Amino acid sequence: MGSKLRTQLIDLFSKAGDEFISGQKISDALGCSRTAVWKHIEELRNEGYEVEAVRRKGYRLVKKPGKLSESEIRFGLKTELLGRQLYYHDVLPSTQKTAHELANNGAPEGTLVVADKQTAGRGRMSRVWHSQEGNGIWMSLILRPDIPLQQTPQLTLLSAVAVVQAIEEAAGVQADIKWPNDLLIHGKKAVGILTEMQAEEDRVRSIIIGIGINVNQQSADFPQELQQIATSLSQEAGEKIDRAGLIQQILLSFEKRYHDYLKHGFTPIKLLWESYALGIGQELRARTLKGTFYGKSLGIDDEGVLLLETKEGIKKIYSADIEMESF
Ligand code: BTX
Repeated sequence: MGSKLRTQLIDLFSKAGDEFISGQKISDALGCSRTAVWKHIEELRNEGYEVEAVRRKGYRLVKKPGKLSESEIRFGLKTELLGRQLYYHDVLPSTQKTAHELANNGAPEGTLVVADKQTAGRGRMSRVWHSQEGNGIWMSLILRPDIPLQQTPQLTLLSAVAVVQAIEEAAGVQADIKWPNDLLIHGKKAVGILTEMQAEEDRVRSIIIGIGINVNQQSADFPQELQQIATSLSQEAGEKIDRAGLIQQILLSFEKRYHDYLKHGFTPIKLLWESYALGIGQELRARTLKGTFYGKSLGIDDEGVLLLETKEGIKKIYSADIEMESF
C-alpha cells in the first residue's frame, strides 16, 4: 500500500474510534475503489491489525498489533507537528545518523526516525548505546528552532523534561534527571538523550535529538557490563509497556513543552527541569574533556549550563560526566 493511502486509512480509523466506517466512505476519502479498500484492509490485517468487517456497517479497527510499526505509531498520534513525518525501520545502524542525512536533505521540523533495533547506536563521545531489537525505543527527532547556538543545551533539558513526563503518564514510573542527558530510575539508567546539531555561522540549522529508552528489557537482556547500571521501564513498573503508546505520549508532551519554549523562553522549562533533577545542592564530580572538577551543584543557569561551586569559584560546566556520592 502506498504510504500516503495507509496514513489516510489509519487516520480515518483513528478518528472513528469505536464507530464503524462504511466501505463507501473509505473509498471516497481515499479516492480508490471498494475493491482497493478491501485490499488495503487485508494488508493492515497482515501487519497484525484486527479489523472487524460487518455487512452494511463497514469496518472498524479492533486491535493494533504489539509489534512496533509505522502504522502503530501513527494510529492515535495526537500531535500537530512532531512525528507527522515518520520513518520507521526494523533495523538501522543509528537513527541519529539517518536523521542527520534527512535533515541535510531538507526534512521538515518534527520529522521522526524510529528503529526497532540499532546496530551502531551511539551515545556521547562515540560511546556505544546498546539497542537490542523488540524491547526499546530508539528514535531521533529533527527540530529547526530559530535560536542562537549557545541555547542548544536548553533543548537537551527540554527533551529530558518531556520524556520524564511522558514516562510518568504512559508507564506510571517516576524517573529522575541526571544532568544533562540521563534519566535514572532508582539510580539506574533507563534513558539516554543525545543532542546534536547542524549549524551555519552562528545560527542553528537543525537539532537532532536522539532518545534511547529501555522499555521492556529484563536484566538478562543487557550485556554483562550494563546489568548493574541499566534498567528498563517494565522492570520498574512490573508490567510490559506499549512502545507505540509511549512514543505517542513523548511526542505529545514534547510538542507541548516545545511550544511553551518557543513562546515563553527557557524559564518554564528550567523550573520543571529543576523539579525532576537529582543532586542540586549536592557535592559532585564533573569529568570534562578539560579535566575533573569537584564542587557543589548550584543547578543550571538560564542557558542550561551546569553551575558548579568549586574552591576556585563558580565554574560553568558545558559538557561532562557527573558522579555523585549518592548514586
Ligand atoms: P552517554 O554517552 O551518556 O551514555 C552511554 C553509556 O551508557 C555507555 O558507555 C554505557 O555505559 C551506557 N549504556 C549503553 N547502552 C545502554 C542502555 N541501553 N541502557 C543504559 N545504559 C547504557 C547517552 O549517551 C545517549 C544515548 C542516546 C541513544 C539514542 S538511541 C536513538 C539515537 N540513535 C543513536 O545512535 N543514539 C541515540
